[in-house]
Amino acid sequence: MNKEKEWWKKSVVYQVYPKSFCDSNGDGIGDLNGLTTKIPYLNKLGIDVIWLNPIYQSPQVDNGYDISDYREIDPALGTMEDFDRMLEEAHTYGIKIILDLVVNHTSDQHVWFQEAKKSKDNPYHDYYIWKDEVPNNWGSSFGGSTWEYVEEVGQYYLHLFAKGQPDLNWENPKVREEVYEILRFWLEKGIDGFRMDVITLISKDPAYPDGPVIQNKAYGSYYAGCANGPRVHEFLQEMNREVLSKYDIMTVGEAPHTSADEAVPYTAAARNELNMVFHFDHMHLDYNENGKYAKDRVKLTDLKKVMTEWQEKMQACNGWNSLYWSNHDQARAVTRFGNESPEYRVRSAKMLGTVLHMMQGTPYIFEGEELGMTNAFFDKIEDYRDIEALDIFRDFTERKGFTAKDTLELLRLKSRDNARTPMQWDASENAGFTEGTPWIAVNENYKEINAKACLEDPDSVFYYYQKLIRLRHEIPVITDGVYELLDAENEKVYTYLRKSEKETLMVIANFTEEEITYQADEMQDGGGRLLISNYEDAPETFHKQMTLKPYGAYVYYG
Ligand code: TEU
Ligand code: CA
Repeated sequence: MNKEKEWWKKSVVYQVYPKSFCDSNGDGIGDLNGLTTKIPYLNKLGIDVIWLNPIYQSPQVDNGYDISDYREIDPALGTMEDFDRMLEEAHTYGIKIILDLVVNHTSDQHVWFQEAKKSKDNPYHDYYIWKDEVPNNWGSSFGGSTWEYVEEVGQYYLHLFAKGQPDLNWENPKVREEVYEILRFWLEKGIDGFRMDVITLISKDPAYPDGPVIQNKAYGSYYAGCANGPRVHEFLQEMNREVLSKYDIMTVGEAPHTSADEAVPYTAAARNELNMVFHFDHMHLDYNENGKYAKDRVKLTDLKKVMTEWQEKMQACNGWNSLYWSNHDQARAVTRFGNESPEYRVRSAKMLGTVLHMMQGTPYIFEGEELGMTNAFFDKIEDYRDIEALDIFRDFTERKGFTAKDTLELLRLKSRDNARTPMQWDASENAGFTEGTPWIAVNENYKEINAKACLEDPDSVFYYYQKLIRLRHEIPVITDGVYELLDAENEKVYTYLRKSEKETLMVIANFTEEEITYQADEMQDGGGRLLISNYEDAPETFHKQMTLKPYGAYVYYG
């Protein structure tokens, strides 16, 4: 295999949510064998790496983010043989596989926790975090206190997420050694790296301080006492020294509540921790006093500010960016940041792809984004599956006094289930995802929006993404160039440069449905050639005076 150093800097990652990708045996749940059959499709798109959401044995309280055995495949997804075959098939195509590592917490069904809760002197008791009294006001991510009482031991254990997801005690060196063994197990199988779930939360402030009550929540926030805690960098450096540094892999840490400055020590190459992190700054721009579940749209000037800050700070520290518009926890990109109306859906999906893929960093495509898939728009609570959606519905209607109708509207815009509806393969029943009953409803628009239709249409989002990916592989300035924001105060147009000694790239993107007369002076008339645009009649060379079509995106290269 090609051992190009830092191959992940030139790679595009495709995120597969296994439960929703392709069902091979008609039980309604996507599985590894289904994924294996679709690797040629992903190869055609041209991606380099697949990130798989958790595939390990799990009671599925949080769709696999509650792991009961790190060395077994969840039976709904397949067997270890299926996994090995999938990995081999991917590698045959030169596609790498990275797995989700969820080690801030386990499932409460994990044998460690089953033992831990038996008694205080059980050898596994100290694998988790216990207190005799509830020490603070923290609320868990999926409702209720973060502290849960266990009769047998007369103590409370910590769970930042669901009750079924007890937090591991990283202070215990045995826990860390167990985690490193899990890493080795999968790396020895030949996988190519990890996405590390909420890795910024693993080290807790030993004072367990109260957190501020924000976003009209019932409890205090745990972030002040958990995010980027006192020993997190020590732990990651140890993990790197013991395991990561011994393999040619990529690592991306999920980093909730981490600013660009706080991200520096995780990603700065000289520190030997992680290659890059997923930040949430652009995900928080449309939050309001109730947090994520808000109708507000992102202001382009805010978006530019946040993206620019990360571009500049990661470059300055010799770190690296992860670039994403969406994932399994977020609304669909085109619904949230673009325009999903039939008139502009394809155009705006391509525009968003352009803006992201021309930046410095590793782009992540969430399954279906390459088709311009939209939010699900479920209209009743029974359609939702996600523990977060069900908790929000309860909390907003029962405690906050929202009507069911208003709450459903917020879920329609922001629920994680919007991203989790089945991949739309074709116009046949259930979008070709399953021959059974899908575990979550298929988006009604699958007859118009599906992979088969995209593959038959040369103007589809699919082929546009294929070209964006190819450009990253071919044009060095997309990887190396210095990023420079232009026209920061413009509320409608996002313009930036990427510059290296020999090459310049200018990216101009209209975020509105208006036609805009635009003036840019950073290139000479006729000085750059058109690299890509979502309008066929875009001028072939750069002109200082331009007419930007609705959601028009234009990249000039000179
Ligand atoms: O998400 C972590 C995280 O920060 C979540 O609170 C996220 O912000 C929220 O879902 C957005 O509404 C990770 C996983 O990506 C998520 O799927 C898991 O539920 C969570 O960790 C617990 O493992
Ligand atoms: Ca299945």
